Amino acid sequence: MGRVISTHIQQLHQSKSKRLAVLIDPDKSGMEYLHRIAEIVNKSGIEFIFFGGSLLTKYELDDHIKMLRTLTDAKIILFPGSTLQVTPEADALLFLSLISGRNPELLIGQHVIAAPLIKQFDLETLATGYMLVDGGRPTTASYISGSLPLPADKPDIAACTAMAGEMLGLNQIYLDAGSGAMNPVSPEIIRAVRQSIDLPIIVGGGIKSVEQAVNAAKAGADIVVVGNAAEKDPQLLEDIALNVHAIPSHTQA
Ligand code: 1GP
Repeated sequence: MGRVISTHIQQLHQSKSKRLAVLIDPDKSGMEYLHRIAEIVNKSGIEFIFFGGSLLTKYELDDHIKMLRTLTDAKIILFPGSTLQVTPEADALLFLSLISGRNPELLIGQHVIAAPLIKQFDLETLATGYMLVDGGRPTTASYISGSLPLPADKPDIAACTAMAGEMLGLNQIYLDAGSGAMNPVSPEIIRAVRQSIDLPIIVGGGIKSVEQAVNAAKAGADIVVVGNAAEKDPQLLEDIALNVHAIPSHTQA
């Protein structure tokens, strides 16, 4: 099992180089959307496409990934809502442990079920401490995971949770307000986590503007994820990528 992508993300973190990742929800993406997104991904130097969602109402995952491969060299990283979304077609998989929750199935249960297949597929796994943070209203992620998100105004709990994740040997932390969140994860929470751990941090959920994306990156996110806003306005991706990729290291937390 290679470590190409996790090594690259680690290098980005060490060099304080910020990246935008686009999240494609396989349930919402038709072929036309994939073409449009790939065009923007190529034009704006987006390196990562996250692929997955909380629900899958039709199985087109493999076809969509194969199509994307013909359109772009960006790395396709599975962001699986369940073990049904594990496929050998991708470059890597976020192996998510929901450390903000107390649902054993999402801390270790589903991992045991998926592990032999992932090994057979020889899919790179990115061991990720996944932390849902309250984004102002319940999201599909909080409902489906049956877990309480971290309170948005408790940076100390977020910091301690991330520290525990680092001590457990996880390779990165994903702070997520959930897809379509009303409020993104606040810079205060991101900063508190950044100051507590030395791991790459991914931040997403409810980011709808250049300013919110730049603030997340300046507060300490290494990779900022945008999904919903790109579906509504694909052009916004290019503007966000341009600004996030240009953040100089001395302006960051
Ligand atoms: C959700 O972090 C991702 O898990 C992205 O969220 O769709 O709200 O951008 P959005």
